[in-house]
Amino acid sequence: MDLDHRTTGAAAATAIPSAILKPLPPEVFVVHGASAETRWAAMRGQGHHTPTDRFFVRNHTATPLIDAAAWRLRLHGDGLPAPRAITYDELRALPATVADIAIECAGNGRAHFSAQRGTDYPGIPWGLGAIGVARWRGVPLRVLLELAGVRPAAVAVMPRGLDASYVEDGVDHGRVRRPLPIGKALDDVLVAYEMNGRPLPPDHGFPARLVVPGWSGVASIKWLGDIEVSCAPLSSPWTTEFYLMTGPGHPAGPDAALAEQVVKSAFELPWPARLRAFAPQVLHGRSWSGHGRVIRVEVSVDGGRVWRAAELLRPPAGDAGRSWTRWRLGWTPGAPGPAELMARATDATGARQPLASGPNDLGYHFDAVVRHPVTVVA
Ligand SMILES: Nc1nc2c(c(=O)[nH]1)N[C@H]1C(S)=C(S)[C@@H](COP(=O)(O)O)O[C@H]1N2
Ligand SMILES: [Mo]
Repeated sequence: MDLDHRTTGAAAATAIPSAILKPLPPEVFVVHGASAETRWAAMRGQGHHTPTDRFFVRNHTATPLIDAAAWRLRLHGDGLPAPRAITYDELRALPATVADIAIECAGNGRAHFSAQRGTDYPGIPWGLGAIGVARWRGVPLRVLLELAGVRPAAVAVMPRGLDASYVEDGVDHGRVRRPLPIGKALDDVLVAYEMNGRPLPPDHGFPARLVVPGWSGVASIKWLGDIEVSCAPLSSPWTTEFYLMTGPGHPAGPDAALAEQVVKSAFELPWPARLRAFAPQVLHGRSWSGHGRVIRVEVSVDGGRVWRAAELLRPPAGDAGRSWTRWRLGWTPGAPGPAELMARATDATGARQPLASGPNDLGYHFDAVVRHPVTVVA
């Protein structure tokens, strides 16, 4: 199965006109309806950050164009003494933080999940390209909540986007929104207005978006319009119907909602790759985890019998372990014929990629080692 250049699967391969505004050159992106994933081969030679024009896009509907001058971020709810509205200029005048943070869709790797388990999971058949790392600049959500006088009794916030309501199978789920517990909201969440040193582009949430380190991408609400602050727990269809773990071994309840992302690795190679026999290569890749920094990456070129430690590149100054780890390893392919490359990462919590991921109904949180096909040519 061609998991990077996937053209099978009816809806998946058809671009929805103007759902995404930036150019989607086919050598960089695989388009899935209103969303697009980055090809891993297009990350080869790039620095630590995903260039903005190569960053994947996940849209539930379509990118809206928002007038920053008329825009307000409204904070409201019984967790505040009074509602408060913040303008774009006010937001940019508040104390800001700059941080390297990955955003990854919870369904990233789903096509590999389907292929490994022989099951067709519903949802976007992402390869491994529904992840990007950017240098974000923004105001800690904590600063905004404190400015608005958040009450000690507040337990949850509900950020909501300004894009159109999400309608699926005739059901209107309302605008994209996903609650966060107050602990996470006050910890490391950013209200970002810059991506890689430039104002956010429309596709990535202009004028402001949430960036929620380590958590499933849906928490990082784009085109942020309002945030409810509540003294009672909150839920939305994005925590009760989608973006949750269901199926055998996954009990229902509030803990089923996806939070931290899992460990993954990818080679910066075309799928399949063509490499020359007996010619020394340097294999490049990246590994990441929502739990914390990746501390070890091992590569096997013989189907998993021998694992060799890859050399980890030093993260850029200031990287707090919320992005990814770049790595490389020398390899000289043998005689012409098929080969497979495998990479296996371990994060700072000790979580290591298994050879197969445990199933769940919607194909989320794939973390297994992927067998990257290579054709060794004469
Ligand atoms: N308002 C809004 N926010 C959103 C979405 C959306 O469709 N609407 N998609 C979410 C999902 S599922 C993901 S994975 C990330 C993707 O961010 P990106 O498009 O900037 O890569 O945005 C999240 N924020
Ligand atoms: Mo997502």
